[in-house]
This record gives sequence, structure tokens and C-alpha cells, in this order.
Amino acid sequence: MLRYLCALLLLSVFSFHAAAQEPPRDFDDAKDTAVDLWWQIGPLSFYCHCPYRPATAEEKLIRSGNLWVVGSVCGYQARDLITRKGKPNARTMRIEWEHVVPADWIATGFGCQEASRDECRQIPGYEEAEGDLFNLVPAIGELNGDRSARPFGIIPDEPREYGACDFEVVTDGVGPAQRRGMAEPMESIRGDVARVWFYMRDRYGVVVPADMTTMLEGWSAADPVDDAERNRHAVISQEMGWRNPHVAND
Ligand SMILES: [Ca+2]
Ligand SMILES: [Ca+2]
Repeated sequence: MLRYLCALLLLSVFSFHAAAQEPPRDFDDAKDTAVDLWWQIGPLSFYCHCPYRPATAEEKLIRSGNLWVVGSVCGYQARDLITRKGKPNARTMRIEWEHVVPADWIATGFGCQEASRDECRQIPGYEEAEGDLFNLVPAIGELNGDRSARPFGIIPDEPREYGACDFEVVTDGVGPAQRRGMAEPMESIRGDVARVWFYMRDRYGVVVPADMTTMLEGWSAADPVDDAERNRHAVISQEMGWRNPHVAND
């Protein structure tokens, strides 16, 4: 009897472990998992390195998220403190889950870039790609919104709009509003960003233009994998069940 119980216990522990290692089904599923993983990785926003913590009940009342950004600690200042409707801009206070490779670009790997998001989600594999944890980072909501689906690039003259946070966005150019212009991340995360793009290209067929590839290769060389990125990769790859070969190829 005891042996049977032990076997049952082992089996249930094993099943739980196996279930915990399944990659997210979709973006909603991924967001819940990402919150847990990033407590282990270190609760810092990706673009500004701002600490964040669980929101208090009072804070939750003035925003619609669960993670509160302590912007003053890292020198982040909001570009727009007040919304167009004259209310406090909740996106300056909360963490959102940002796709390093935006959903619009993931769509290129599934041939649905001209279709609606709902249509893309009908294509097998698209939702898993949208919920891939290697591609998700915590970002201050305002930056997530301003970056939208813009590619990364180098913007002349550092036109800072977020206090001391070294992140710039320009919105002029051609194409759909959410893809126009570009965003420039700080130097110390450019390699991290590049290795996520390469991963999404190789795994899901995301189309990366030749000139962007050249730029990202330069970023990856100038900002090689360091301990922080290795640690983040270890936590995420354990959850996903596979690795990003551009970060760890052993
Ligand atoms: Ca910059
Ligand atoms: Ca780096």
C-alpha cells in the first residue's frame, strides 16, 4: 500500500512538473506565466531598467494592471502624464508585456500580415508564437504603446522623451500608423533584442529584411550574451522546454 502511495505521489509530482514545462498556448496564457518567471529573473522593466512590484489595492483602483512601476527610482519620467480625456495616464505606472518582435511582424511568418489578428489566430502555430516567452519582456505601458509595432533602429540625436530612460521613438515615415518610424533601445540590450529577432525568424519564419538583419548582427556582436541574459534565458528555456540557440547553443 505504501509503495502504491509513493508511486502515486511520484506520478503526481512528475505530472505537475511536466505540465509546468508546457509552453503557453497563447498570449493571455503567456502573460500569467511571464509574471511568475520575471520575479525569478528580476523585476526590472526591459527598456528603462525600472524596478516594479505588485500594485497595492489602492493603486489597482487607478489603473488596470497588477504590476506597479517605481519610475522615480530609475529616472523615468512620463511623456504624457495625462490622457487625452484629462485623466492620469495609467500606462505610465504599470508594467505591460511587450513583444520584442511585435505581433504584426510575427504575422509575416504565417503569411497573414495583411489579415486581421483574429484571422491570424486561426492559423495553426500563430498563437503559440504570439505567446512565446522568449519574445516577451516587461515594459512600462507608455513605452509599449509608443513603440507599438515599430521596428528597432538608430535614431539621430537622442531625442529623449522619457526622462533619463535611454529609449527613443520616432513616429514619422510611411506605412500603417503602428509600424511607422522606429524605436531605439539602449546599447546594453541591443544584443538581447537582436538574438530574440533571430530566434523568432528561425523558429516561426518571421521575415526580417536584409538591412535590418545586418544592423541586428552588428548589435549582437557589440553586445554579446552576459550573465544577466544567460540567467534570463535559463529561466525561460526551462519553462518553454527548448533553448534559443543564439543565446545558448549547448
Ligand atoms: Ca538612445
Ligand atoms: Ca546585453
